[in-house]
Amino acid sequence: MHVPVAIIGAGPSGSLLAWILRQRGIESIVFENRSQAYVEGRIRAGVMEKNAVDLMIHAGIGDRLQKECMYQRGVEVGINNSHHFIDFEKLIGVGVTVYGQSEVTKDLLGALSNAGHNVLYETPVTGVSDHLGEEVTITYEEGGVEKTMTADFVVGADGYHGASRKSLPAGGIKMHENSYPLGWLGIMVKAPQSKPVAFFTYHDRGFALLSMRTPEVQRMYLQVSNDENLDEWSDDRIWDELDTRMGTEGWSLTRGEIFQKDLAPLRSFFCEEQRYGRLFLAGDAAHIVPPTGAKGLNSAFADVSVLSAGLIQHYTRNDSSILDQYSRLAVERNVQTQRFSWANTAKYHVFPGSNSFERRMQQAELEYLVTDEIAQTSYAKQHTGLPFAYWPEL
Ligand code: RFL
Ligand code: PHB
Repeated sequence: MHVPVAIIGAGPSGSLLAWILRQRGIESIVFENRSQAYVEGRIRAGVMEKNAVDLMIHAGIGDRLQKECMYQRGVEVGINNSHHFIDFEKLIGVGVTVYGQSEVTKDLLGALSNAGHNVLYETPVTGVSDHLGEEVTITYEEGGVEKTMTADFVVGADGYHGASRKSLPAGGIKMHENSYPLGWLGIMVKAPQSKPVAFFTYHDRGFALLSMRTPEVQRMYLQVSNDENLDEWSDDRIWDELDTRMGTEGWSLTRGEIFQKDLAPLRSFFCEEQRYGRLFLAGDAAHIVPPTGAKGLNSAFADVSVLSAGLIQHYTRNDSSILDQYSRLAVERNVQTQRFSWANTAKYHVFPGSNSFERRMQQAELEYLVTDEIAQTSYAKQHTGLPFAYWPEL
């Protein structure tokens, strides 16, 4: 069997790409290791840049998002228990949107399923070969049986641990990686909002973040070590630590039922190229950022915007000029996103072993940010996201 485009992974990258190509009648098949319910239930990102929202709308999949999302005009910054609002909307005319990644995947996978799209769940890809040949070969396991298929192009949208990058020959693509001695303990809470916007806090005991999903469901994080034992964190201990890091005179968090706890170790990783022959890498398969900048899902959508534009141009106009620029354009944007996420992580987190000078300088850096309009404008621009180089013609 041969398909024009084989997509590995039905996370946000793979499902959005399949959906967009479908709008222009370009056939694809999607391989997904897990079940649909598992992918839809994975609680991860929450903050979308305006361009990511606009891409969903442009692709005709933004109706529920527009009805249910929460718009935020800026963020609050906490510095050792003093609170400061940075008004992105006033500074640059753009805010950010809260809409859970699980809602994004429900919308996309639901739409693909209603359209009868070929998404093979619980079907892991085990290998990709002939990247540089006339057609690329995908090996996958369906119902315990190994099968193969060929495609004009294969898109590795299979996340950091996926099979696509592993299929590259040694040295095929240059990569950079940095791990941090830091993790985020995340909780999902049934409670009303404690603040109208996300609240990023530096505290000498460590970073904390208050975010949200809906008016009734809040998302909060605490900096912990990257190998923290969650069993040692009772609900009361989590609430007390959040209040110690975030609380201030006359304000504390509105508590509620914690219905999920998770731990995410912080990591930076990226590829210097996002193409190897007929294999394109998109989303977390090509780059991982520590979540401090809320960039993972947004970068994935930026990749998909350019890649879908390129594939549409290739198949409908017999012109590969965008496709041939994909890797360069994607990496140019992603390296800046890496820089912002890395710098933002360094700004807010307390690194083990840091001395009082380093911590005081971090505090001074944030004090500068909350009092200087030019610094705030730059921060607002980076937070709300870089432009997408190309948009798919739909
Ligand atoms: P995904 O979501 O990892 O999806 C990859 C899919 O590929 C499947 N797969 C395979 N399928 C077939 N064969 C194989 N061999 C396969 N191997 C893997 C997997 O099952 C999976 O379904 O990657 P994608 O699509 O590139 O999407 C990326 C985003 O998920 C990720 O960047 C964000 O969640 C990152 N992120 C955030 N991003 C934001 O833009 N804003 C945020 O506010 C934000 N918050 C976060 C985050 C990530 C977090 N964690 C858990 C790392 C908060 C956290 C805590
Ligand atoms: C979230 O709501 O999950 C969230 C918000 C901001 C971040 C990371 C995660 O930087």
